[in-house]
Amino acid sequence: MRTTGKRARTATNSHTAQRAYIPTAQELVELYQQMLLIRRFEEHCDKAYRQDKIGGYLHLYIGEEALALGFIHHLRPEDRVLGHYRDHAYVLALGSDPRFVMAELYGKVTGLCRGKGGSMHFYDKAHNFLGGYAIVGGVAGIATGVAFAQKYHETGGITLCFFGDGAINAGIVHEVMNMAGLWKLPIIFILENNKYAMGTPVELHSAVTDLAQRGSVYGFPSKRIDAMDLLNVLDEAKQIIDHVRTTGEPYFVEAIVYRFVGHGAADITDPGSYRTREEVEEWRKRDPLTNLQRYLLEQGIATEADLKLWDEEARAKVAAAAQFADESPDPDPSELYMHLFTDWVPHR
Ligand SMILES: Cc1ncc(C[n+]2csc(CCOP(=O)(O)OP(=O)(O)O)c2C)c(N)n1
Ligand SMILES: [Mg+2]
Repeated sequence: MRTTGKRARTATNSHTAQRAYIPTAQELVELYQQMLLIRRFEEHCDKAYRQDKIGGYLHLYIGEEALALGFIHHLRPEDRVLGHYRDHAYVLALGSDPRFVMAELYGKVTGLCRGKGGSMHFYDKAHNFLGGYAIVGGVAGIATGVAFAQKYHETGGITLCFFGDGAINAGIVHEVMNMAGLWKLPIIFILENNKYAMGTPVELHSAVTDLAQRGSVYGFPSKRIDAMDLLNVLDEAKQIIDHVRTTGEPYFVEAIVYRFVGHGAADITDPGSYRTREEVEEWRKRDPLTNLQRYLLEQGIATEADLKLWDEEARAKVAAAAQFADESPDPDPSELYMHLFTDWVPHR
């Protein structure tokens, strides 16, 4: 790796010259490694689901990774993150141990939630992830409550609330955006516009398709950002997060992303007939992972050998997580009614 001894060097070129936030080469390498881990982790999940190692449901974030990474990169220990059911990238970006994340997916007692949550219901208090939520739009209510608590207790923290474009017409989202605007809560509503709610395109579920406008009527700033490019997300997220920290007011973000895989891993529910192969191919040209790879090479931040090594390292971490999950015991049936309410104690 050619970054050795160049920690403070910033990664600048024509792409970054106008940006307010320019990461160092070292930061970019670490973010690339995280993105690679998330990608390889989810590729494994897809296979494991088909081998019946993962039960329940499984929604992958493949193609959307730059968004979660770019925002979470700027967080502090007092901040909190909540998201919808497509939640693997959030916890991995926050630093949850991939072994415990995989074990949760495999339904094992060593999982983040002792195997009771599965893919859609991660929770990792130690890493500030206060839940993935399966009910479309539901996360917004809980996240607004968290932001209220942050303000009430004067913790100085902010909340990131991720949800999909399909949630933008849910009543609760509008009820709580009104509350957040009224009470000036430190929350960033991040709408992941990946063009579809399952197989329904935005034009068929929303009367106003410029979704950024939908957050602008509650008295706080609202903005559309391109979230396929990590450098751009890092820059936008820094400015947005700084604004929320300084003013204490909420922010609404419409993040343009694209998922390269089906809605859910149960293929039968996603024949892909709602979009063309050409459309997917067109968006794949904007793959945040391969574009970052190219950038690192162009900038002389990494060599082909570095990329190969990091890929092997990511695959090894995923293989170790899968082995850990495979070898972990199932939860004991006596635990079925444990940890449902206030007696929740994280297992580590
Ligand atoms: C209240 C509610 N209605 C319906 C569903 C079924 N459902 C699961 S995912 C989904 C689509 C959501 O799409 P979007 O919010 O765009 O998120 P994406 O899957 O694209 O990330 C629907 C309708 C649900 N989980 N909750
Ligand atoms: Mg969507």
